[in-house]
Amino acid sequence: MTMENLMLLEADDRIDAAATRLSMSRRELLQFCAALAATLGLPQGADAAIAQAVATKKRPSVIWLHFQECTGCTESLLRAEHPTLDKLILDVISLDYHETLFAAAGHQVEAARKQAMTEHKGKYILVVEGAIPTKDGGIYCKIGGKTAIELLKECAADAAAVIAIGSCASWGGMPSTDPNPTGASSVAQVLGKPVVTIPGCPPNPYNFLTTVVHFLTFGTLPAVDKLGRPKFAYSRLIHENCERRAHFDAGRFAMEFGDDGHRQGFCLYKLGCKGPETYANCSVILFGDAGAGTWPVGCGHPCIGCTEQGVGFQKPIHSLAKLKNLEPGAFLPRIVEDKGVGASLGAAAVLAAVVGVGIGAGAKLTKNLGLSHEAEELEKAKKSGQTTSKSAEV
Ligand code: FSX
Ligand code: SF4
Ligand code: F3S
Repeated sequence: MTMENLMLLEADDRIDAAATRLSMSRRELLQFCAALAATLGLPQGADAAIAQAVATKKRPSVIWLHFQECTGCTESLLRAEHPTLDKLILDVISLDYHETLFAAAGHQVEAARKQAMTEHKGKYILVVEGAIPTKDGGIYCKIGGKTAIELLKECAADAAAVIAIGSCASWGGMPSTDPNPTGASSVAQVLGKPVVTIPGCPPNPYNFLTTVVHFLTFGTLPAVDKLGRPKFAYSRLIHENCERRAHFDAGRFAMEFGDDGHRQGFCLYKLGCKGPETYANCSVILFGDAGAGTWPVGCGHPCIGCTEQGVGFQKPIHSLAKLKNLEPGAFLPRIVEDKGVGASLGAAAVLAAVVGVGIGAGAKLTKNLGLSHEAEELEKAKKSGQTTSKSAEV
């Protein structure tokens, strides 16, 4: 954390007010903003700018559309616990239309959508969850008498930015699986122009939050790759930062679910792990703030490539992944990585190195994002040279 910049906020009561609003301590809020700046790879001073924006800026109006999907994007966003991600997201945006979360229905919500579009014309963010069926004139998904195609085009016309959340909206996802009977298409295909995409089934809510906070702070969306994916989250293969990577390099593989190698946390490549051809930051930031190991490979399941077009829901789950990058990762985990301690030290180091900040912020983020209390104790005990009975078990 760049203390000199955050010190400038010392006398700013608005930071305290925001922290109270979010049920966080002032310190937690500032640490979280520093971690977001680190994730984005922003230079010194950005942490203070983000904290000020979160505390003081007018929340952008968000219109959130649902089409062909399972609502997992929304569900995962609401299931985070620490540091109360759902609160933070709902605090930094003004969610003016969301079919799942609205208590009202029918004409009332349609009126709310139209009102938000008129009041915030040219300024609102349009978030689209789900693919758009395009076959047979789009009749397979209709809301309020309009097809998904019509609704998307109508809402996108006056939006300041369009974000496709989840793999369905980003590239078709599950609904577009062969033979794609409804002609499920991505937001970009229907609009005929690139949009920001946050793929994943479901996507990681932190990637959405970080994207929105960038917009809130700087008035622009973060840098994206040619598929519209924010580079801060999708520029590295999962395989590069995986806690099991040392096992891959050493040729230690689980060959069957439940075999000895699987129990020992060996690499899941031979069970079909698609980490070597999937770009995402799952291994670094984890999921759901539910504690340790909370990402597919961390739980012992091969990555199915849910973020990656042409891999997720396309390649058979057990087929071997294409090795896109044979270079060893810059930071490798320990040969024997303790299972159940959340993000590995390797992952923390990678995060810090990727974003060009000190390891402190990177480690802090991984700590915030999933290191369970028990695991924290384990780390502490290890530092002081003790071994707990729990550590003997893992
Ligand atoms: Fe579901 Fe979202 Fe998957 Fe799709 O996430 S979790 S089917 S990406 O659009 O609701
Ligand atoms: Fe991790 Fe999968 Fe790569 Fe093995 S193949 S190191 S489990 S990402
Ligand atoms: Fe999806 Fe693989 Fe991440 S299955 S959640 S891209 S580890």
